[in-house]
Formats: sequence, C-alpha cells, structure tokens
Amino acid sequence: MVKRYHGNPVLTASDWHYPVHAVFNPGATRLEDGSTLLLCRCENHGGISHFCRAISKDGYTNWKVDTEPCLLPSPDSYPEELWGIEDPRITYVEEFGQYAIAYTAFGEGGPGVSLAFTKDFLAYKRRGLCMQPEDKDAALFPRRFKEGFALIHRPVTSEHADMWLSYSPDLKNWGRPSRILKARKGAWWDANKIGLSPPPVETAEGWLVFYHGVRRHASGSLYRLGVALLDLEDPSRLVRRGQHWIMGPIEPYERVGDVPNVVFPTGAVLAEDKDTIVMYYGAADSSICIATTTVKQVLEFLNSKENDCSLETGSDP
Ligand code: BMA
Repeated sequence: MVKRYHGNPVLTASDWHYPVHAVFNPGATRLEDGSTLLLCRCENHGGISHFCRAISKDGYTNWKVDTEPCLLPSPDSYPEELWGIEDPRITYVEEFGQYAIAYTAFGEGGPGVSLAFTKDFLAYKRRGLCMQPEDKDAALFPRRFKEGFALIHRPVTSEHADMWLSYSPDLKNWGRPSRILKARKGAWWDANKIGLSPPPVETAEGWLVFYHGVRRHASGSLYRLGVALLDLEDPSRLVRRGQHWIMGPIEPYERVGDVPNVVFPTGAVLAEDKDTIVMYYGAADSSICIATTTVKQVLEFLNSKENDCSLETGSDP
C-alpha cells in the first residue's frame, strides 16, 4: 500500500549550506504555484533543532534549500523553546489565508505544543504554547467545526501516551479534550506510545489520520506507521482503525542512523489527481525521505472487515 521513492533519502545534512548535524521530520505543503515546500527540522551540532525551508517544483527532485534558517528557537521571549523547536506540522487555514504550524517546543518543562502562523514561511507570528508539557505530535484541522477549531495532540502521563483532540473558539483557549485513539497493549505494534504523523487528510469518507506507533523491545524502540479514520463533522469520533501497520523501517536508511528503526512522517501533500498522498518522513532521525500511497487504497484497507472500529479502545480483537 505504501511505496518508497526510489531516490530516497531526498535530503540529508550534506545538502545544507551551513553546518547541521541531521535533517528530518519535515512539515510539508503545496504552494500556490504547485511546488512543494518542506519545513525541515534541522538539528545543529549542539543537539538543538530549528527549521529551514526546502522547495521543489515536482515535490521529489531538485530541492532548493535556503541558505539560512527560517525559524530559530527564541528562548528569551519563549522559554519553552530553550532546547529547540521540532517536528512542524503544517495546515493551511483558509479562513485566515495563512499556514498554521504546530510544533514541539522543547524546554525545561519538557516538550509542549506551540502554534505559529505564516503567509510565506519567512515571517512568522508565534502564538506561544497551546498545550503544556508533556505533549507533542500536534496538528490543527484546516477548518472550524461546530465546536470550534480542533487540534490533535499527544499528552503523556506516566501511564498513557494516547492521541487526544481538543477544541478552541479562538486558538488561545483550548478545552473539551477527548481521547480519540489509544495505544494498544502487549505485543501490538502500537502498544507503547502512539502519536499523530502528518496532519489529517480530508476525504469523502472522513479524515485520514496517519499515526506512528511505538513498540519497545530489548534493544530499543520500533517506530511504524498506521492509519485510522475520523468522522468528517465530528473528528472526535473514531470511525475505523487499521489493525496492521502500513509501513515500518526496512531500508538501510531507516534501520541505521542516530535513532535506528524509525520512520516518522510529519508531512503529507495530496497530488493533483486528488488521490495520491505524498508523505515526507524522517528516517532514523537522520534524513528526509518520501513514500506514497493513495486515498483509495488506504480507504479500502480501512473498510476491510478486519479493521472495524470495535478496536477503537485498543482492546484485543
Ligand atoms: C519522537 C519524536 C521525534 C523522533 C522520534 C524518534 O518521540 O521526538 O522527533 O523522530 O521520537 O526518535
């Protein structure tokens, strides 16, 4: 169902015009002129991450990487960014004619969720922390629902790391949290932690939500990708959940790197055919890669009998 691009990895630290240690987990969007913009997470040689733009006309080749960062942590004004900004997810919000970026702000309190808005990915207006630590893996939906704006996020407690959805009337005050997807238990591929991957993809049947599932084992963690479907008008309602992962680390560039055995998509762009989903992912926390699938194939998979939503609570089938 998911095909890797033969030219992977498409971006590595050696493509940068200034020193960076690793580039991975990019936000992605299609610009008005049809080109694809990646907001790349770049880790410097101190371990602190910032964002830098890379643009390609066809979304696969000839990436033009900016000569300097476009968004740096700003701990003087935003102490929650002391140890960097990570894993941006981009949503175009028509109502504002702007892109919303939900990203992880890493500070002394732990990782939290911050929001920023931009028109051109050059000038940004920060809105600060919207979900207190420990919370991450967040993205805004592109439009308001009856209950207001909606954000998927992943708060962590000592017991749980599940996916939640919260609403806001003004993007400042967030409330009405509800758990939408639970990490499963025991031997499941998504037993220990789950979190949103790219922002939700709107389809006629509901919101496709790709998510990463983590399975801890004796020599570390395995990060794989799964998918679920949320109701179009009430995204806090789970409709279907895939039982099996749809992509896991197989290739050498996913198996070997700073954090081995990680595929971590954070961006998705719907191609002009309105069916192909081009996913941009971090491989082993070291490089940026591409994998594609289609809305049709993913919906067929989710609609198969084994993937009904009796699994919504993550109980064993
Ligand atoms: C997650 C995030 C990602 C990272 C992944 C694997 O918790 O921190 O940024 O890619 O772990 O290390």
